[in-house]
Amino acid sequence: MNHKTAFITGATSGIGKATAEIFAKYQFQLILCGRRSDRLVELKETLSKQTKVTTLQFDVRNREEVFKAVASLSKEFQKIDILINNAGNAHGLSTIQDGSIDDWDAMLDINVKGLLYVSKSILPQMVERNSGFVVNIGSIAGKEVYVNGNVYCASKHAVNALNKAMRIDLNKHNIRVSAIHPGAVETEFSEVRFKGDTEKASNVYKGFDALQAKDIAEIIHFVVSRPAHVNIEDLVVYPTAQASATILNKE
Ligand code: NDP
Ligand code: 8X3
Repeated sequence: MNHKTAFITGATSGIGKATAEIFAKYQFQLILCGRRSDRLVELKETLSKQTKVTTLQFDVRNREEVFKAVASLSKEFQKIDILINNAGNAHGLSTIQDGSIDDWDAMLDINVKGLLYVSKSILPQMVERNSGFVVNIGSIAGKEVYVNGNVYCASKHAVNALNKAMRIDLNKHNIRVSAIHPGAVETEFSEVRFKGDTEKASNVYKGFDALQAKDIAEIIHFVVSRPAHVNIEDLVVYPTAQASATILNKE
């Protein structure tokens, strides 16, 4: 057993799920979070064969649920060494004048406020212990703004800013903070963005080799397994075929 406990939000799918799988292989104790309880049950059943796993079902938008869930952890899972702020999605892709206010609320509430609520529920214990690690999953959308990406890009720019802010505030408490900003990763992300339109979603990844969730998960594991004096601050990871958010070398 690795003796380190990792708390992963958005573990029911994509990057979070792949991270849970790799961390299980390296025997981190795992606290896996998401809203879809059937997936949490399945993950716990599978990964418990390799390591200790517990699950928390909550919506990151609901601050009471977040704090209640973290407070409900049994003693053996209470000390959290690594927080992976991964839960998030894009909702919609349209000009700002045509944008849906519900979509805006979802992106800002989940990607920004949700990340803050989860962080607030866990950071005090890291500060108290003078140790810990936070990995924030940003996006190239936090580095660039692309056509119709407006509010999603704004939410990920906020994650980029919060990552820098956390580094400043937590530095004197010996807490490492890292952001990873992926380009196109083939997950359920586009299905969510296009509200279940699977054809539209799969077209996003057609004609080039997109990143896979495992690619990012391996990088997350690399980042958290550096020696204690090494903190990778910021990593932008593209598929080889992608030069920027909108420049893609497609067939
Ligand atoms: P997925 O849609 O596959 O996974 C998103 C995860 O977030 C799910 O586990 C989902 O769980 C969870 N989630 C979404 N909303 C909530 C909520 N309200 N409360 C709790 N959990 C929630 O997408 P990815 O794996 O691709 O996305 C993971 C992160 O990576 C996101 O922050 C995304 O912005 C970022 N990213 C993705 C890229 C891509 O191209 N795929 C590129 C750059 C960044 P559940 O539905 O069970 O709650
Ligand atoms: C997800 C990748 O290009 O849609 O963050 O912003 S992109």
